[in-house]
Amino acid sequence: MTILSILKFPDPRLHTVAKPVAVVDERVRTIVRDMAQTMYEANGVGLAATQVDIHERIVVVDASEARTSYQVFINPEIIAQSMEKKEWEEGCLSVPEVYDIVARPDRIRVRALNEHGEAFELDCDELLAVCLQHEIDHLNGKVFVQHLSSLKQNRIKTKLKKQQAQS
Ligand code: GNR
Ligand code: NI
Repeated sequence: MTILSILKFPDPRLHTVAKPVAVVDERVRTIVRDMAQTMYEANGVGLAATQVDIHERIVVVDASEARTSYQVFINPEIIAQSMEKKEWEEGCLSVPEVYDIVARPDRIRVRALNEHGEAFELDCDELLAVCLQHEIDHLNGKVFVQHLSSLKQNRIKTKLKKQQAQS
């Protein structure tokens, strides 16, 4: 297993649109395992392949308290969403030390493939719904700060460039 390195905003590679996975094979399962290990090591709730510079539609999420089992979403699609939105304070492993409120649909239904290539559908709410929408944004090249005002985005860019110059 390998801990992968996580791209940091404003890295332009975070804006790459990921390609669908054609076959779920050992190559993909290795990526999934490495992503899960990377997510746990970084204490993240989820991780999208885009964040580790792999531009394929793969997401891992563990929204549990115990953090003992993760869910795999390959080629995830939101097939239904509630009209009601909910505000949640989001953070991102690619945007360290930045937290801000984003409004998103409260509940979603997601269709995806698991690590065996089997299709499933899942109704999501609370943290799982927020996190999956955040991860699917990553696959589409979108970072959560892009939901904020351009003033805030510019402040965040300046702050992260300073952080990165120091490290
Ligand atoms: O660890 C994470 N926490 C989190 C909190 C609120 C909303 C979304 C997230 S996802 C984030 C991990 C991450 O950056 N995934 O892309
Ligand atoms: Ni993120």
